[in-house]
Amino acid sequence: MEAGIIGLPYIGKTTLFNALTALGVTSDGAANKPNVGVVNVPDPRLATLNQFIETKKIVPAQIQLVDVAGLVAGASEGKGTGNKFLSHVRNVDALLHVVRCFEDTNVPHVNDTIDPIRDVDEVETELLFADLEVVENSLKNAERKARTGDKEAKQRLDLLQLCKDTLENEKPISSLGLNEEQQRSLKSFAMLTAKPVLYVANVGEDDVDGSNPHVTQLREYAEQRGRPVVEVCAKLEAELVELEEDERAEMLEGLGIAEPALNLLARATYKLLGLQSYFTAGEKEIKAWTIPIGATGPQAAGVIHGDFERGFIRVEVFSIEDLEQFKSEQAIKQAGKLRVEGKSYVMQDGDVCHFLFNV
Ligand SMILES: Nc1nc2c(ncn2[C@@H]2O[C@H](COP(=O)(O)OP(=O)(O)O)[C@@H](O)[C@H]2O)c(=O)[nH]1
Ligand SMILES: [Mg+2]
Repeated sequence: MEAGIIGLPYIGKTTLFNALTALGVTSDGAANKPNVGVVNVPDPRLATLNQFIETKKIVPAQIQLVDVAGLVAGASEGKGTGNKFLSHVRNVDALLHVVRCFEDTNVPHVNDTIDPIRDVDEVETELLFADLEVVENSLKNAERKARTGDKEAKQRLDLLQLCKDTLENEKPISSLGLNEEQQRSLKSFAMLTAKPVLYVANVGEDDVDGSNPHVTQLREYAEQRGRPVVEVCAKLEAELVELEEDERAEMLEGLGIAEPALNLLARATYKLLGLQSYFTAGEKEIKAWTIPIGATGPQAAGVIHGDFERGFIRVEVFSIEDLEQFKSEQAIKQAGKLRVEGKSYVMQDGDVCHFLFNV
């Protein structure tokens, strides 16, 4: 899975990137070269599995993060560093839109004052313009193809026209509620405003108790638009990122931060994208796999390998609770709790699986 970090300049995007990846980059996500890093998705269930199943290695799920330059009003007309760098986040699954909620006179603000809603609107307007540019550049070609009478080409043209109208009315493409087929048809255009968005409220070091009025404002605004908000203090977390996980969590708690930003953001991103995890666990490795909620057994197997999906026969499943209760897979089986599920099985979050397949 991939997530793009966007927002105005000087709001803590790169600081957040460092807080999450521990890469300590100093380059400010320059226009032609984004910062890219991979983070492990924290999941305590992996350690629980390892309490009962010995293994050589533990492999968490991962999220690739892309940190780009800041957008400013007029970026589509070349202001600031322009908007070409948005190409680096055109193929991500979700956008983490960082919003400055911290006050610090030593850090300049492109609009002088702290005003999360104004900032969000400014960035989102630029995303609309960037998509509009894509649509306008694609229309001629789409019109030519539609004239050949090809049905799919005609549908795609209609869809592009609909996108154009929507964007011109200052609405994101996500507001259209496109069905799966329509989404597929638009996929190659990689529209930014079609992507799920999570707002990251970046608060100051002395302001982590959840009472920051800018965050309250942002939360209200986000709620009206059905978008989640995660509150973090990027600067504090970036300073503590060198510490061991346990020590860091302890330090953060002492500072009034109940959970590290990575945990909060990973969980919120999974929820935003409708994702869940299942596990494979054996002596070679214990591994987390990411699948959409509602995925069937064969679809889950397909995440490991396409052949597993095609040749799927059945899946043996147990839950982590079963493992905690019976202490070993053998004991689960003896207790008659090892389930055998077929092609139509709908996966449950946290299933531990052995797939049987035929290639
Ligand atoms: N006081 C304070 N400064 C912050 C915070 N987050 C980021 N900064 C500072 O803001 C400046 C710009 O941060 P940076 O991450 O480079 O912003 P970007 O342009 O959005 O990537 C840096 O000097 C950071 O140390 C914060 O929570 N509090
Ligand atoms: Mg930056």
